[in-house]
Amino acid sequence: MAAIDYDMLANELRRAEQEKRELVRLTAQYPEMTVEDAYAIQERLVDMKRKDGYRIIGPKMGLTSAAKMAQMGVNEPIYGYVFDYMVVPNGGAVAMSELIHPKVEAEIAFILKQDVKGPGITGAHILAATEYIVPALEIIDSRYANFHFTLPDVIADNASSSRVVFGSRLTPPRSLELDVLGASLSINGEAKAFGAGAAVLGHPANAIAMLANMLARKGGSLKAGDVILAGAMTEAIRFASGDVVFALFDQLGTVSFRATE
Ligand code: 0L1
Ligand code: MG
Repeated sequence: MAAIDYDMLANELRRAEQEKRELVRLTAQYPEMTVEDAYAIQERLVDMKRKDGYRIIGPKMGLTSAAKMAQMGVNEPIYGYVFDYMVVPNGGAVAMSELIHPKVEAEIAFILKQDVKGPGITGAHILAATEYIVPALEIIDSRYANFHFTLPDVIADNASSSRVVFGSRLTPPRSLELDVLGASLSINGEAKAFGAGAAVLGHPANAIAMLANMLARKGGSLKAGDVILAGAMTEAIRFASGDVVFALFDQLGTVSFRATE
């Protein structure tokens, strides 16, 4: 069985993103690849992006809803990292020519005012450490053909991170009930998906707590100033050039972008 060359696979994923090129899932060639191997590849990919001069905005959680895990045929949440080059201004343009086969999902993000280090972190700890909640549209763009991957593949591919649009309004968490907070996602004025915060591990703060505890296993932590996507409240929807994508979040405001060629 071939040894897994983490650097080589990370570089393949990096080039696939840069060249907008679909890959066959890594586990087709390395069926023995574990989740630990996959995070080792992701770490190298993240290091390469940093050496390329990009800055991390924050970590993100993915596959946090039962529906998403079922849709993707996997059974545990994952994390990845959002970089500065991925951020699109609210109301701005997402260029399809830069992406492979993007989908969009409605999420909320937490902006921390304190560092948080696991283990033992709960949703209550996260809410106490959060300065603001901000609505978001995450654009995921798996580097694998037809979004066909297993859990290690998608972890290695930085959890399909690609673009994100944050809303313009920042809301302190104390006035919010994030589990019953709803969001709707529409394309060209046609409703496409609905969801609530409870779809994210029962409460979005639980997802951020799980992230803190997962990072702690490797000595990592959440940092004050991190902007952290909690996971999708809605299913992920394909969009095409010319589409206007719009999300309305209870109490948090709106987020939108235009897809251009
Ligand atoms: O943000 C996420 O939920 C990551 C999803 C990874 C799976 C996918 O590409 O759909
Ligand atoms: Mg997501």
